[in-house]
Amino acid sequence: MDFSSGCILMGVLNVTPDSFSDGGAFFDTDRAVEHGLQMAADGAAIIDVGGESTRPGSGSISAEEQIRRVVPVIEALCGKIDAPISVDTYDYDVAKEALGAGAGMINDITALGDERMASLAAEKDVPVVLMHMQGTPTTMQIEPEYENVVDEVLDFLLDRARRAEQSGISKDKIIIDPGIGFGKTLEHNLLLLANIDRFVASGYRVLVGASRKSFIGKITGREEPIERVFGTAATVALCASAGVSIVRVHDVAEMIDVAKVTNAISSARSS
Ligand code: HH2
Repeated sequence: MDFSSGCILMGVLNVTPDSFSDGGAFFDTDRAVEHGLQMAADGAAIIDVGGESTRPGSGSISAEEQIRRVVPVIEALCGKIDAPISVDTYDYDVAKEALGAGAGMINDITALGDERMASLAAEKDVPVVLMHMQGTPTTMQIEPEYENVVDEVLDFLLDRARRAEQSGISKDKIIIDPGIGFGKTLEHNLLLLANIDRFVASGYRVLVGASRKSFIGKITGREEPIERVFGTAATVALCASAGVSIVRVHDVAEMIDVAKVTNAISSARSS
């Protein structure tokens, strides 16, 4: 991954029937592959393939079913694009199969909750995203509470990042993510984004996934996730300006321009 121009895009590829914003659109393998190729052509530097929705209230999907969904897509994309493929899973077996199929990165919304995941990432020497979540997807939006959301989320991520280093994952391969919308109210999400520079200052690379999420709908009144593209753009510009390394987005063709312009302004600021 090349961060020399600033913030890069991770394109979301949900091979699911029920994701909150594009469920069913790419459930079919051929359509998923086509969408992955399109996002890479549009400028995504990473393609994040997931076989389980983790929207609020969702339940878990078996490893076998996730593997059945994501592996054919990863295999088909692998030879065709230069962008690394990440697998969006907290399941060790799914991650192992996905890496075997050619994925080169693990996106773990439980921040290595299963310790075998840390050994796998260390052994395969792949980057790993450690995301914060309060509770589980099934329960996380039932009255999330923090004394100080920024301190608590940052402390948790730094603890997990240090544990990852102790497991043999090198610091430059550890990416921390505050987990926008994962056990967070509107106010929590806003505080995390407003203080994202504190996460950047930790010295670990930072990823933010705010794309089309419901807090944008709460602010703008846009009920349909697909209508939240401009609201998403505001978060991409803010994150790129604050030194976030990766933004996870659905609308790659639109967000690549937002990132490019913000990156150009940021580099003028530092020159
Ligand atoms: N958000 C979602 C899924 N995976 N991974 C990271 N690291 N950070 C995020 O913010 C994040 C994530 C939820 O978005 P999406 O995949 O579009 O929805 P669903 O979980 O319904 O498939």
